[in-house]
Amino acid sequence: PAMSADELRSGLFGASEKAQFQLLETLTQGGETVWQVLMEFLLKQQSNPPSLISGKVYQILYQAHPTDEKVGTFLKTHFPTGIVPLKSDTGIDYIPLQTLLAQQDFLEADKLSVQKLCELAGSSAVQRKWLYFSEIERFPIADLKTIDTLWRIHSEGKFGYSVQRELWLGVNKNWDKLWPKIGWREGRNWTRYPQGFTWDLTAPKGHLPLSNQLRGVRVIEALLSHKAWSQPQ
Ligand code: UYC
Repeated sequence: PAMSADELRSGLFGASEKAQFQLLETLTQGGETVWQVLMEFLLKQQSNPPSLISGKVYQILYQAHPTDEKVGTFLKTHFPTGIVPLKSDTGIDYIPLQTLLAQQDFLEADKLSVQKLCELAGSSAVQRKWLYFSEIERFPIADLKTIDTLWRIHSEGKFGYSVQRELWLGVNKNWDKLWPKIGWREGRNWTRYPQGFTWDLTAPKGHLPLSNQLRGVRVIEALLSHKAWSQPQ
């Protein structure tokens, strides 16, 4: 049976994050009333740091916006660059990454993230198209956090470097235990790029973004050890 606007409203505004997520999962059909409540919710959250639940609500509205003019206008007016503040210490524009993630185009978002990391490292890394581990320590915290927050918020908390870091710490930094956990290796076989990877939210937690291991673990180790992740928010 369809949920009334009031049921949705009280469920969304009052509940625990888990209950909020469960509620949003039941919204198989949108429609004016549902979107109205979701827009209300997103506006009320606007002054807070982005949460996973706001990310999910944003994604539902983003998916609705091509078919609903009101939703389209709402997003353009109040969230023209999404719900994650796109902070950068280096003047990098993260709107293209935000757009790909809002579209749930995780393959292109993954490629663009590598490119952004290369831009953070400087022009020689941009030309080389891959990173030296020694370049990573100097990455600004603001930029790394922006990239990571974009991934987390647009994936219900599934993807992002900080998510990978938590899983890595959870296996005592044992790479051989991490790879199968995040779907990068099964038994003796490395997952093949790009078709072996899962480019949607059915992927295991920590599956994206990718770091190529062709030149060893030092790059991902530097990335997951960065001071951005051990600093208070
Ligand atoms: N690839 O296997 N990967 C590439 C991954 C390895 C290899 C790109 C991730 C193992 C080669 C990305 C895994 C390996 C190329 C990833 C993985 C290997 C390539 C495109 C699981 C062989 C072409 C961007 C750990 C046993 C390289 C890039 C070239 C590409 C990601 C081979 C994103 C997460 C050890 C030969 N692999 N990669 O970096 O120069 O080129 O053309 O990790």
